Amino acid sequence: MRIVVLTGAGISAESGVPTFRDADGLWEGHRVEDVATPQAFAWQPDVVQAFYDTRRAALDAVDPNPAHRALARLEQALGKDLLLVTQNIDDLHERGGSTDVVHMHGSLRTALCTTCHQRSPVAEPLLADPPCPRCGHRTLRPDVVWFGELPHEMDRIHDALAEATHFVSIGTSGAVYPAAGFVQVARSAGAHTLELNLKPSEGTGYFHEARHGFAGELVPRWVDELLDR
Ligand code: BJW
Repeated sequence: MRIVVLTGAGISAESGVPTFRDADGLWEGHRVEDVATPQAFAWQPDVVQAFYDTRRAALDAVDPNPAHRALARLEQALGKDLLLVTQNIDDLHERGGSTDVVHMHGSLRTALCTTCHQRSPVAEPLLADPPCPRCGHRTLRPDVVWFGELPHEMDRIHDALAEATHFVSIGTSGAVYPAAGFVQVARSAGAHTLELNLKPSEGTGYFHEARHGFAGELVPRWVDELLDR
C-alpha cells in the first residue's frame, strides 16, 4: 500500500480553525483578493500582515483533533509509504504527531524574506516589521502560497501520486488547483480514490468512493479499517 492523503481546511474545522468557503468561513469578512494574492500584499501590506498575524495568534488556542491524530497513527504504521500533503498553513498535523508533512501552501509559523528569499521562524507579529534574522532587511512576508504563486514540493507530490495505490482527500472543497486535480492524477495512475468530507466537494464525481460527515469521525474509522486489513 502506498497512500497519498491530501487535507484541507475541513480537517481543522473541529479544532476551531475556520474554513475558507463555508458559511462563517475565514474569508467571509475578507474578500479573497484583499488578502490572498501578491498584488494585495503589495497594495495593502498592513491589512495582509494583520490578517495572518491574527490567524497565527489564534493557533495557540486550538488543539489537534482525532482526525489529525489518526493520520499520525497511519504514518507510524506505514512510514514512507504514506505521503501526507496539506493545503493548511496551521501546524495541527505536526502537533497531532505527524512528522513528515508537505505544506504545499506554506506555513503560518515561518516568514519568507523577499530580499534574501530565506525562511525563518516567526518570533513576533509581522505587522511590527521585524528584521529578517538572516539578512537584516525589514522585508518579511507571510510564508504562504497565494493565487498565482507556485505551491511547494510539486515534484515530490507528483512522484507519490504516480506510485499511489490509494489517494484520500479530506476536508477540502476541491475549488483550488493544483490540489483539486490530484484525484484525477492519482486515478489515472491506478489508485483507488476516496473523498472524506462534510459534504460533496466540487470534484466529488472524480472519486471512486465518497463518505460524507465529520472528519473527526470519518478519518479515525477509515484508518482503523485500513490498519485492520
Ligand atoms: C469539513 C468539515 C469537517 C468543513 N469535516 N469536512 C482556472 C482554472 C483552474 C485553475 C485556475 C484558474 N484560474 C487560476 C487558477 C489557478 C489558481 C486556482 O486554483 N484558482 C481557483 C480559484 C480556480 N491556483 C493557483 O493560483 C495556485 N498556483 C498555481 O496554480 O500555480 C501554477 C501551477 C501550475 C502547475 C503546477 C503547479 C502550479 C496557488 C493556489 C494558492 C491557494 N492559496 C490559498 C491561501 C493560502 C494561505 C492562507 O491560508 O491564507 O490556500 S487559497 C485557500 O484555498 C487556501 C486553501 O489551502 C485553499 C483550499 O481551501 P480548502 O482547504 O479546500 O478550504 P475550503 O474552505 O474551500 O473547503 C473546506 C471543506 O471542508 C468544505 O468542502 C467543507 O464542506 C469541508 N468541511 N468542516 C470534514 N468538520
